[in-house]
Amino acid sequence: MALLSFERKYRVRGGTLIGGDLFDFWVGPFYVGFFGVTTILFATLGTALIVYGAALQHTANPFFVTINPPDVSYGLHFAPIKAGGLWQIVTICALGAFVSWALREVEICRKLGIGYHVPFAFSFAIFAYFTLVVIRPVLLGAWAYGFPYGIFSHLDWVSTTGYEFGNFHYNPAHMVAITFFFTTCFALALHGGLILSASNPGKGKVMKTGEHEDTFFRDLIGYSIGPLGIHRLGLFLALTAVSFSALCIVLSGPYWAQSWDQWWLPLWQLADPGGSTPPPYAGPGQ
Ligand code: UQ2
Repeated sequence: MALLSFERKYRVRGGTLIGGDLFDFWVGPFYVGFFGVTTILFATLGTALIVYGAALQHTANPFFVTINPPDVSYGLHFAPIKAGGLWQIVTICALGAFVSWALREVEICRKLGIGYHVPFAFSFAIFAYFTLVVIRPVLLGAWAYGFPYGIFSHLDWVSTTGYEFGNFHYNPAHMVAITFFFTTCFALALHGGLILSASNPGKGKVMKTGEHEDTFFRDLIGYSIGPLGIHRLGLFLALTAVSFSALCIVLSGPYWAQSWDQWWLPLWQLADPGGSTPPPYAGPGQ
């Protein structure tokens, strides 16, 4: 079925979560809906506030512009606009826009009669952001613990927060998250490579089939996960990577306030009872 005739079939009213037929229409190729309107409102207000925050600063260089959270002294209260209040409202706008976008995805899924896999997956990304700027700051008792919205400033935050816990790479949840991120890249490289190898064999040559794809991996490792399985695996790997990332940062501070290498102390003691912990690796040639 041609794309346009297919679209005519699904571009009908219904499936909305809220507001009935009010905003149940398209603008060009884009579905609007109640949540399209709320996305636009939150995103526009948030962006305008970031521009206002930038205008208050000493530089217009986008690398240095930053919207900072309030000082620790404000705890979990609202702060004045120019002392972190801007960050608080931008955070509300960001969450409003992200959740609106996810719900707009849900409405489009309902119209099409497809599963909610995409908004479900996107909700993990929203949850990771929510963990960073709401859950962890609330557990620590101050909005100050949220990360600043700026290109270089958020890098400084990651660096400072990492060093606050000694060597952050000793965080076991961080280890698991990184392993899942690498495995996600591995799976996507295998999948992308395999699909292109069969479907894009070169000018003048005949395209191969899914049987060829299965057979390649059966010949190679005696196992093919299959065309549905590889996508289940990909979604699983990506969602676990994000979940363990959220876990590794929410543990740091609220549930583990020491250097992360100290978490492994029982392991050192098991290997060397009564001994001292091994000195940290100091660099090449040390
Ligand atoms: C596969 C298959 C695909 C694929 C890929 C595989 C026909 C088109 C990539 C091979 C993947 C395997 C064996 C799993 C690897 C496991 C990890 C943890 C990376 O069999 O079916 O479909 O794209």
